Parts: sequence; C-alpha cells; structure tokens
Amino acid sequence: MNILILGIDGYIGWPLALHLRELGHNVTGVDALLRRARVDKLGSTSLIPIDGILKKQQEFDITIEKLFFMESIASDLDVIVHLAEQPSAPWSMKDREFSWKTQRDNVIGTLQLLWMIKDNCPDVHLVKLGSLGEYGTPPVDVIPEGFIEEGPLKGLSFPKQPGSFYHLSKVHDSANIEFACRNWELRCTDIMQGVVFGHLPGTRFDYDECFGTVINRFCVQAVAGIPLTVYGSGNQIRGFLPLKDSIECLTLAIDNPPGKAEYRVFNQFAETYSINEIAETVQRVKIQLSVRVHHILNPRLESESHQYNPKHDHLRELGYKPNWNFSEEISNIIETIIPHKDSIRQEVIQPQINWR
Ligand code: USQ
Repeated sequence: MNILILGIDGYIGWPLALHLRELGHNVTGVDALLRRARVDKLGSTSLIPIDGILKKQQEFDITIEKLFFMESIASDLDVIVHLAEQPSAPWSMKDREFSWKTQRDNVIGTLQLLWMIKDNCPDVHLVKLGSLGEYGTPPVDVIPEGFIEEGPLKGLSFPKQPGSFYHLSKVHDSANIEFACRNWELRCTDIMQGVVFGHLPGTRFDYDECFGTVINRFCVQAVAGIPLTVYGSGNQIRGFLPLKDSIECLTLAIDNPPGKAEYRVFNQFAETYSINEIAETVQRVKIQLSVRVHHILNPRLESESHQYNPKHDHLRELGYKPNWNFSEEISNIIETIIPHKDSIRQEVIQPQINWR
C-alpha cells in the first residue's frame, strides 16, 4: 500500500514507519518538527538518542507539513495515518497561548486534512490518532467503543467529558471526522488510544512533565533515585499499552480498512492499571534500586476515585492479542534507561503546571 504518515518524527510515527516499510509498504512522511522545538523550549529532553531528522529525510522523503505536498501525492495514496498533533495534556493547560495553539494545530489541522481528502482522495483510509481520554471517566459500568449500544439513543456517539484542552481537541476532531464520513462518504478509523509506554529503536523517550507519560516517567525516576511522583491518591485508573503494541494495532487498522462512509472507532489499549499499581510494580521489579513513592498534590483536576472499564473488542476481533508481562516490560524499560542515567535532567521531573 502507499501510506502517508503525518507526524512521522514522533514517538509513534517513526517506529510505525519502520515497521510498515519492513512489511513492504511504500511509506512517505510529513512532519512540521513542532514537537522537537517545543520539547527543547521547555528545557526537557528525549533521554535516549533519537535518529537525526536528516537521516530520516534520506530514508523517507520527509517533507515539512504543507497541504500542497499532500495534494501532489494524494491520488496515489491508500492510507493516511494522522499522528501530527500536539500530544500533551499538561502542555495544553499551561496558559491561554498553549491551549489555543493546541486546538489550532489539532482541530484546524485535522479539518484542513479532511478537506484535502475530500477534494483529492475521497477513497483513502484515514487512520486518526484520538485518545481514550476523550471519554473522561464517566460514571458508567462500561465505556463502549465510540457509540451508544442500546436504548433510544443507540448508534449515536457516546458522550465525552474529557479533562484537558488537549483531550478536548481530540473530541472536536472526532466530531469533525464523524461528520465528514457521514456527509462526504469518507472512510476513517478513529483510534481512542490509551497511555503508551516503552521504547523502540530510533524513537524519542521523553520523561518531563508535559511530554513524558506516567510509566516512562516513573522508570526514569526509579533510575535517577527520585521518589515516584504519584499525583494525589494514585487511585486514578487508565488504559495502557506498550509502544510495540500501538504499532501492531495501527497496522491491524491499516490492514483492515472500514467501508466507504464508515466512521469506525477502536478503543486501543491492552490493560488498565491504577497509578498506585504502576508505582508498586516499579518498586517491586527493581527492589535493588530502593524506589520510594511520593504522593504529591495533584496538579491536575481529575477524578481520583472512579470505575473504569472501557470496551476493547474491535482490535481483538482483528487479531490483537497482547503477549507480554507487565513486570517484565517495566524491568526492560529500566534496563534501557540505566546506561543513560547520567543524562537524566532532574529539574524537569516535578510538575509545574497547575490545571486549576
Ligand atoms: N500521573 C502521575 N504522575 C506523573 C504523571 C502522571 O500520577 O508523574 C498520572 C496523571 O495524573 C494521570 C495519569 O497518570 O492520572 C496519566 O497521565 P499521563 O501523563 O501518563 O497521560 P495523559 O496526560 O493522560 O496523556 C497521555 C498522552 C496523550 C494520550 C493519553 C491517553 O500524553 O497523548 O492521548 O495519554 S489517555 O490517558 O488514555 O487519555
């Protein structure tokens, strides 16, 4: 297949590109390099060295994001994977400027893309990275995969109540994409992805407050001898999956496209854990590191006591079968970090952004 990856320079984009190429697909990438610029500006860093963009340019014909470039190759495309969004909830909550930049980049960027597809390649399969956090933590027994499953509202989108301007940008995207499928007969898979963790060769590994996610941060903190920064009670529950599974699931979505005019939603995660369970696992698997845990005042406004049971059947029906052990995964991440211990920047660990 001819596949265009928007956001090829990111944590997921780069290993996905390598994987799809290994499978024999023709992969082209586009990236505005905003993530690198923004991470650097915040004084944070990717811990493990990442492939230089020049090398990537030679390998993948990466072009800085421009609609006219996409238009020039659109008629040959089978799939567009859209990962080119500002990915951090804390970053979007910093102040007014950060929130509007998040929504401008994400919502307007996706809207532009939808028009580009309508005008140039209406049969293309759009695989769009949304977030499991779009749903928030509603007081229901089960969160369905996108749509209300019974009662008079059956078939309508399940209500969403996310907890940040970043997650809201993805909710707005989802509404726009669903409309585009309904109105213009586009085909799209909207991925409600949980929190991704781990490392694959060549990709970034951030551990700062904004761009590092909780498991990666805890593993870095364990190696650096910093007490784990559990926010609040630590009873918050989220869905998680390793980076390698994220790549596998995106590939399954690509291999199994939806029909014309179909707006399809996948809840993409492997397991749910509370933040306390994660902290305990990090402590247990590396007992020799004598990891300590600090419950710090939660900088976020989020429920710390809730049920959480999102459905995740669709990817399993397509063949996704998580095949790993959580403790072993944590242990492997820590082993990957240890050689980089001296490069850990302690000043980017503690949260500074207050969501209230
Ligand atoms: N948390 C801590 N301590 C930390 C960092 C986080 O206790 O040092 C807690 C947070 O309070 C939150 C949970 O861990 O309850 C998850 O936080 P996170 O920073 O790992 O993830 P989040 O902000 O939710 O966002 C990440 C990605 C985002 C993706 C989302 C999926 O950055 O791009 O959309 O995970 S989900 O969480 O399912 O919405």
